[in-house]
Amino acid sequence: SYQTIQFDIREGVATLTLDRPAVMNALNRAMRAEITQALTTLPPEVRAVVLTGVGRGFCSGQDLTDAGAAADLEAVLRAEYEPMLAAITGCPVPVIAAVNGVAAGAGANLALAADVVIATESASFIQAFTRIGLIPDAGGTWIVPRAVGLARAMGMMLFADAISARQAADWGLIWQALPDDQFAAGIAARAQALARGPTGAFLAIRAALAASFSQDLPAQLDLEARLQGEAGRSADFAEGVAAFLQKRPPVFTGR
Ligand code: T3D
Repeated sequence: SYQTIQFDIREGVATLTLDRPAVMNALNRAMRAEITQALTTLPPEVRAVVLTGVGRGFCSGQDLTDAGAAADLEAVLRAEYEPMLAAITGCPVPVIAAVNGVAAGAGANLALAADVVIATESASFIQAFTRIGLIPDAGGTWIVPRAVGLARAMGMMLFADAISARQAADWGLIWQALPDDQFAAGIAARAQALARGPTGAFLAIRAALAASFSQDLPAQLDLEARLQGEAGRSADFAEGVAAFLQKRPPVFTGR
């Protein structure tokens, strides 16, 4: 079992809860390792992952008590952050970040690495790095400009303002901001929808959207054809069509 996270599986949904509430779930070495471990050893019954935090914060980024000025940040990023991010962006099932409170520094970019980000309205996103003399890492300089454009990315990163969940949703940085009293039920419903969905199609969508940023339209059409070919051979496609014709809800198995 884990020291810095909680990990539980229910009805096909694995919930990974960052659990160092006294420091707003700051990422230390143990937590990075445990997140990576949990996401790279998912049992086959898991069809969706929810990433969230204990207490009033989602994640405050790098644990600043654990990073002396002498620390070799490049080495830490390469050895610990990159595998953790790869475990999210390459997770074999879709990942929802359920941002229950402030997400700062690498904690913001950890959330933004998920496939879908849903925040509670009292949450906020802070590219806090320049406050301590650093640059955004954990994929932030890749995902943020793609989501919100250069002007907003620059403003967020140079000024380190707290961006409210609602602002983040209006800008397209995240999928949705939910009223606090609807957050838990909203997350559960979305997680169930993903866990009962066509997993292969979800992963192919992730791959196609990621590729769209670095290739031209002919190459993208080629990729779509290839991925759709695979989807067309899946049991879930056969089931989806059969269910439609029989006027009943589909029962997808993720195969
Ligand atoms: O390896 C490397 O170093 C490279 C990687 C770098 C990646 C990074 O993430 S760098 C950016 C690191 N994160 C930050 O700079 C954010 C620091 N935290 C904050 O700005 C604020 O705490 C928050 C905006 C997140 C929350 O503010 P607030 O006012 O709601 O809460 P608070 O009172 O500041 O925090 C509560 C406690 O958590 C407090 O401890 P205390 O006083 O009750 O004993 C605070 O010190 C602690 N805490 C918050 N963030 C961190 C932290 N302790 C260690 N590390 C943290 N990042």
